[in-house]
Amino acid sequence: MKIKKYTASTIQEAMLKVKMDLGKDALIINTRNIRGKGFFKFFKKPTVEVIAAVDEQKSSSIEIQDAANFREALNKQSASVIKMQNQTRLDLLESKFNSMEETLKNIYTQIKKISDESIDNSSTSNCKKSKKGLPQLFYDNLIKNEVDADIANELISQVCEQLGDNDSVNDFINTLYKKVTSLIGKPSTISLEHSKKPYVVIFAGPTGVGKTTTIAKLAAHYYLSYNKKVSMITADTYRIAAVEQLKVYADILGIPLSIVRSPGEMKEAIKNFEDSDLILIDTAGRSYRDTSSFEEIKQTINAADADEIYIVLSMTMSTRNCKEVLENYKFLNNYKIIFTKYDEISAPGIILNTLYYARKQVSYITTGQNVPDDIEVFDTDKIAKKIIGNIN
Ligand SMILES: Nc1nc2c(ncn2[C@@H]2O[C@H](COP(=O)(O)OP(=O)(O)O)[C@@H](O)[C@H]2O)c(=O)[nH]1
Ligand SMILES: [Mg+2]
Repeated sequence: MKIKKYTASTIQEAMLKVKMDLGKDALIINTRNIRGKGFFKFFKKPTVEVIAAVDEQKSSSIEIQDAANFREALNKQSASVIKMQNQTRLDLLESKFNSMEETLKNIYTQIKKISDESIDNSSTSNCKKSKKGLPQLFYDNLIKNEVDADIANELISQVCEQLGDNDSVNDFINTLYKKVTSLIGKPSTISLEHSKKPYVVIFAGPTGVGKTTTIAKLAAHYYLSYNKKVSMITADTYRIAAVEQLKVYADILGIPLSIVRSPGEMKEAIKNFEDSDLILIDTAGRSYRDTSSFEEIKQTINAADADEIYIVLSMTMSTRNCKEVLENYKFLNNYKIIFTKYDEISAPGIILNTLYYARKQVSYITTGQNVPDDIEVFDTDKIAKKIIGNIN
């Protein structure tokens, strides 16, 4: 038991001190008023004295109980804080997981798109999937160079079929190059490897393609460069200017020219030049649509019984037009093709289209109006590279 004494000016003040010090369970043992002693006791304020006691055990058990309650409250509080923290962490993880899922979905969509495109590209050009884009690029180049779509498709498909999965861009280009060069073939020019004299060569083709000019170029070339005895015959008597044109070249070169007015005169004219090494014969460019005139050209060609026949085609013609012309020369067993006016075109696809259709040998290519310089032996390598084009 704990006993203590408190003094205050009033009983209420004393009781407050007791409770604050000993708690609400304190027992009041005694209270009394105290008066001072002597003369001054009348001037002093009265004082109250309270004696109070408290059971110490009960008091400490109350404190213990309070502490336990406090700890419990504290635990409860910290548990709820931990719970809150855990919840926050879970929320955070969930949002991270959601955003990862979103990212994965995006990646998946992109990969699928790329692989779908690759399948699309490969199927259009009939190529293996790994060749994505490359066949299309070269197909586009061929088309840009005016190669017929059917031929371009066939070439690209053949290249794709031939190549394995691991082949490179270079392999693709080389294979395509080989296909194009083999389609064009090696050029074949007027033969000098023969003992026949005179060697007769005849030129045919539509009006204005450059037959007469080409003959003048070749005459100059074989006369000046190969020192051959060259003669010329013209069967184009429909236009006076045509005869005059060749006569001018003949005079400049100093070589003989004979004019043939009907197929019957051809044999005689050739016979007259029997001491020549080479006879070059010009024909009229009559329209094949004019059947009777064309018949006369046929007879002229047959009458010449030439050792070599050349069909002259201008590259400014359309592929369709070239095909039509060649269709009309089907009566010939064999002929070679001369392409003129290369200087006037930007896309050489017509060469491939025509040769693909005709399956005949190519020979010369002319590159301008200048006689005798603007003519070359056809350069298969150069033209094939031009037809294939570059990839940028
Ligand atoms: N730009 C160009 N013009 C040419 C070429 N070859 C011929 N020509 C021109 O084409 C026109 C017709 O030529 P020509 O020889 O009379 O044709 P032909 O009717 O077939 O005999 C002429 O103006 C020639 O100068 C060539 O390679 N390039
Ligand atoms: Mg002519």
